[in-house]
This record gives sequence, structure tokens and C-alpha cells, in this order.
Amino acid sequence: QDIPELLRLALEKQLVSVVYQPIYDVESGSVLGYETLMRLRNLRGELISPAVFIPVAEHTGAIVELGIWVIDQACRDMVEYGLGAVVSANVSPIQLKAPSFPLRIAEILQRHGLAPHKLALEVTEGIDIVPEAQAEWNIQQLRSLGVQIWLDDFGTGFAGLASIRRFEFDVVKIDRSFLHDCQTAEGRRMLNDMVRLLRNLGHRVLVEGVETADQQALLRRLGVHAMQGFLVGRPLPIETMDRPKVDRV
Ligand code: G
Ligand code: G
Ligand code: MN
Ligand code: NA
Repeated sequence: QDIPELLRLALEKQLVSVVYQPIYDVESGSVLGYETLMRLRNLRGELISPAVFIPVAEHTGAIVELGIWVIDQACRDMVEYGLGAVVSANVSPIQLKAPSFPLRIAEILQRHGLAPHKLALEVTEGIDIVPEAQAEWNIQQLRSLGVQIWLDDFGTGFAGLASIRRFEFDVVKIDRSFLHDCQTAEGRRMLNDMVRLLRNLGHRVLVEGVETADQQALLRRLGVHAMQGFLVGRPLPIETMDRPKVDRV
């Protein structure tokens, strides 16, 4: 199927939607926030994998407007459903580089009356944000608005330790591959040392991909702050979500 064509029609034909995956405090088990994930359907109503359409949307530039739509929707839903939690959204490097990005975020927050610290933008280190002057400037602008900046997929990219020192991310999300490697003693040592390093640098640490009770217990032992994963909550449309009591992140 013609993904670029679908992406062109996506907003007009309402092919794009969002789901939310809860983020939990490891210690208390309360909800800290929700990650917003974009979904795209074709004209027959079938879901297309983000692994397929996100790279195309980045390539054609469609991600810029779709990404704004997602953040707008997420802010509206958080206010309308009174969830009071932090809502995070993934931001690709193409979006981050657009000069108008910080202003458009400010406009969205103002229009919905959402406090800036209730929005977190997840940037990935799988990209070279470091040499991009505009991206770096935009991150500083967003931060001075009060928006949280989180680092997604930590451990898998190139920027690594240099970028965590440079950007003072509010939360660092350790990629789920590191948790899944914890079946071996070596894998557990690796995760343990990553968590320690990040905590020693003063970061709040989130581990993704919690699928078993053993993994959850391991995260508690390691002193991880926050977790996300199919064991504790799958991505769901807002209409179908519970409204749990919310703590501050
Ligand atoms: O659930 P999941 O399959 O949705 O996500 C797959 C990938 O797509 C993840 O890497 C996620 O960060 C990315 N992704 C999901 N939603 C968005 C979005 O709104 N914007 C961007 N840029 N990436 C997204
Ligand atoms: O790269 P990013 O962290 O934005 O990716 C989010 C993706 O991770 C989404 O596709 C989401 O569906 C997926 N995901 C969330 N929790 C789990 C989990 O427990 N196990 C696996 N395998 N994937 C998960
Ligand atoms: Mn993410
Ligand atoms: Na991730």
C-alpha cells in the first residue's frame, strides 16, 4: 500500500489516532503519567505498524504535522479527562529541528490551559541531536517554557553518555532490550550499572518493557523510579482507560 499517500490523507480522513500507555511509580505502584503513541489505519481500517509508517513520515516530512496533531490531542485528552498526570509524546528529530516547534508547543499548552510541566517530550538518542544547533536551541526553548524533556531508548543510540551530561533530561528511559537481557547474570549486571550511573548523575530512571512480575521485582531492587510495560499497562484508547489516582512525577 501507498504509505506516503495515506500519510497525506491521514488528518483529513481521520486515519490517525492516539493510544496511551500508563507509566507507574515502581515503589508505590501509582500512575505517574501516560505515554502517547500514534496509530495509523489504512482506508480499510486496518492498523499499520509504527515501525512501517514512522520512518516514511520522517522521510516525507509528514511527521511534522502529524506530530503536532498528536501532541494537541494528548493535551486535550489530559485536560478533558481530568487525568492530572504528566503526558509524554515521542518527538522525532525532524520535528525537533523545525524552527517553529517550540512556539507551536507553547500555543497548544496555552490553548488547552495545560501546565507546561505536565507535558514531556521524548527525544531519542538514536539520532544526532548533538550537532544540530536548531534542535539544541529548541530543546532549551522548550525547557525554559517548563516542558519536560525525556530521553527515550537510552543505551541503543550513538549520543550516549555525552548527551545525558549535556541535556539534563528530566527522565531517562532505558530501552526495553536491557530489561529483556536480564535473564543472564551479565545482563543483570549491565542494567544494574546503567541504573547506578544514571542515578549518580542525578537522573530519574524509567525502565521500559516490564512483562513479568520477576522483572518488576528486579526494578524495585535496583531502585528504578518508574516503569512501563505490558505487565502493568498496555497502550489503550482514552475512552477505555480507568482513571486511577495520580501522583506527581
Ligand atoms: O507502540 P509502538 O509500536 O507504538 O511504537 C513504535 C515506535 O513508534 C516507538 O519507537 C515510538 O517512539 C514511535 N512512535 C509512536 N508514536 C509516535 C509519535 O507520535 N511520534 C513519533 N515521532 N514517534 C512515535
Ligand atoms: O521507542 P518507544 O519507547 O517510544 O516505544 C514504545 C513501544 O514499546 C510501543 O510500541 C509500545 O507498544 C511498546 N511496548 C510498551 N510496553 C512494552 C512491553 O512490555 N513489551 C514490549 N515488547 N513492547 C512494549
Ligand atoms: Mn517512547
Ligand atoms: Na523507548
